Amino acid sequence: MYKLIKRDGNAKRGEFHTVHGVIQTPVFMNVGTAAAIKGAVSTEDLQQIGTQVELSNTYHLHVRPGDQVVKKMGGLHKFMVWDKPILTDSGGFQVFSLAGLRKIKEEGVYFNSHVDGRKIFMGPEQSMQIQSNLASTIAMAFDECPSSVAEREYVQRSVERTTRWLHRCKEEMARLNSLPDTINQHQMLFGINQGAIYEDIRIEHAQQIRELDLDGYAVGGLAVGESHEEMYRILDAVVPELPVDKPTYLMGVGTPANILEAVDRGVDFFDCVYPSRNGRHGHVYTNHGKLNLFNAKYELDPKPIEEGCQCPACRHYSRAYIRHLLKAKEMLGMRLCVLHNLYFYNHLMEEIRDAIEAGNYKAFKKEKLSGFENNA
Ligand code: PRF
Ligand code: ZN
Repeated sequence: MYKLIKRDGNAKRGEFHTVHGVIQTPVFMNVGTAAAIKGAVSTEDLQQIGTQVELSNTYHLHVRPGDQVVKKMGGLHKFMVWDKPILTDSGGFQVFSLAGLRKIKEEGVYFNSHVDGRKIFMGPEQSMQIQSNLASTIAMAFDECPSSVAEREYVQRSVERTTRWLHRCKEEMARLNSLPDTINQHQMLFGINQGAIYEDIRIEHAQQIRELDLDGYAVGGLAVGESHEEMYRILDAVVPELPVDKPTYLMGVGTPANILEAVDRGVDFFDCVYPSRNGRHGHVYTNHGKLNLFNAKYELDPKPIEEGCQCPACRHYSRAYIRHLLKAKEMLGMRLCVLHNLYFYNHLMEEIRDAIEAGNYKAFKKEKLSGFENNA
């Protein structure tokens, strides 16, 4: 259940109530694709850095270790020792970006596993069954994410199929939630809006899926190669078509600037691999832009990554020391950078929530964006 607490322009400050606790929105979900946050980050670390929601992937966990293994271990929460909300992505997007040779049919997608090459079929029912076995808090609908350069006719047909798949997802989820051996019988389902860069297709699709009265709605198919301006144009068109009394989730986005802009357009949920991926490469976020800790100018720098940051890296260690760890390829170097970056994103969301509550989101956004531009 979503409760809208405050509106500031189009920005929303809300609370999403789940069986695994309340999510304060806007929120950034920490990506742990295969039930593991890359960079040797534990779920205990996530508690420390203020993570509210962990995100895992249906496709990855189905391939390895197998959703039956996770179910036998009591579900994803028990398996990874995380009692707060978990969102699972449906597998659709990962199949399109990872798997080898694939064939899309009305019934679903045929593809080869990226781990051992074996043939796998996944359709809406399979995706719901796997997510039910994983027992996540929120399951995502099985969708197709057409390429940002796909032709209009292809996108139109693809979106129509994604709508038919959504009806099948809803029906299958209701069936699974009513079974006695289902671990989380209150599993929620979010629908996903598609339509590439075609505003009219996006709007028509949004109007169709909002009729299904789902627990939340995602905007998919963005941040897949189009420009930031194009992404903002699509958000301007489509977010107003989604229910204001439900959470809106912008999938796979993005930079701190993208998040600030999307919140201003009414988005509640985000997820992105940037903080962990960049951290593993020694790229760290600050309020004055991104730093590359491999840079020679940090060799003798006694300052923390960011002055005043309360993350486990900045509370104790200098830029010089973390740079040394990175150069020596010590795992601790990566780990500290990832912890800082995840903390930075979670903390940014906290500041965003405070600014909306205070009713000065526009001014806050402007100040943050100008800070990010002058690289430290
Ligand atoms: N669909 C799904 N997951 C996703 C996306 C999508 O379109 C994206 C696009 N940015 C990221 N993750 N199911
Ligand atoms: Zn820090």
